[in-house]
Amino acid sequence: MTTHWIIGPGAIGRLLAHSLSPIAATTLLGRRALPEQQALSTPEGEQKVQPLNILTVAQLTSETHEPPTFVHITTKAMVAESALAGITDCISPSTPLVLWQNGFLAQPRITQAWPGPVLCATTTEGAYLTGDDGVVHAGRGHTFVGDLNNQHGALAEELAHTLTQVGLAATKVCDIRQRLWQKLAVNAAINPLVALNGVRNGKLRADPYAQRVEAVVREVAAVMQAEGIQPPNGGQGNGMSGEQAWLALVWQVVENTANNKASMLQDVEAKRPTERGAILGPLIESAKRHGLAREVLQGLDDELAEIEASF
Ligand code: KPL
Repeated sequence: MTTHWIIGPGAIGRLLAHSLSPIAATTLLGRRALPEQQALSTPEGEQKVQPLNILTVAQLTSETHEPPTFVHITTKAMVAESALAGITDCISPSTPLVLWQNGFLAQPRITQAWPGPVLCATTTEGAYLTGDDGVVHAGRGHTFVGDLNNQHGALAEELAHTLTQVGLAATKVCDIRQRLWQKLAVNAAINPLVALNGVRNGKLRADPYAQRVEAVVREVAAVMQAEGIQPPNGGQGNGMSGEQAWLALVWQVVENTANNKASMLQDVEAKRPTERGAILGPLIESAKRHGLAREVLQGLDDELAEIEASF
């Protein structure tokens, strides 16, 4: 039986724990204690309650455990490295890690620092928490798994197979860096604007926000080109410029998620630090490196920093 440790009992962490528990020895790790009996509401509306093996990091470090086959890190991007540091004394340095973060901050840093294999996952599974003992799997999506240096294809294949087996459809890919940057591009165009203006995604289609979306996408598209990231769905093949293709994708996501409260808006409303460092940070850094315009991205980052400072 494989053993999975999942650090970060947020929505994706708990969804993973519920899904993997029936076939693998699964431990969910967090900073504070949570009830053992955990509820999952499926996209089909079924309610399932099952005991999950949930430990605090303090409990983990005070006991001996079977070595994990995979350690999943499902925390927010800015605490992924400290979450890993909290358990490194309990695992072998050759343990495969799976990073589930948004943006492109934790992934290159941990890939460089960790001696063992580091897989990255990007998912469109929709899930949210309903409290300390419940998670709603709101919509089925797809998960792509790969590693930044394409050195661990067999491991990525094994993980994608396991995830698919437990109902979380997944595919091993050789272009995970492209996919992480593509998601980051869309997140950068939507998340900061809705978080700063307190609106749901669909509002971005109208004045005064639409022009601001276009201004963000202009800077993002130039960074994507400099980073060698193709617009998804072969933008250029449709006769569109890179900028038009990115804008078309952003409007498509805004349409599909019109009623969503984006994750960054949820963070601002809950007075939690946002993932601006993982989403806007790599774009601003890259724009600096390549001598590209970054006024709009920097402006959004500064405004978010100011709001966070007031929490
Ligand atoms: O991924 C998202 C998020 O909320 O973080 C978007 C695409 C903005 C949808 O809400």
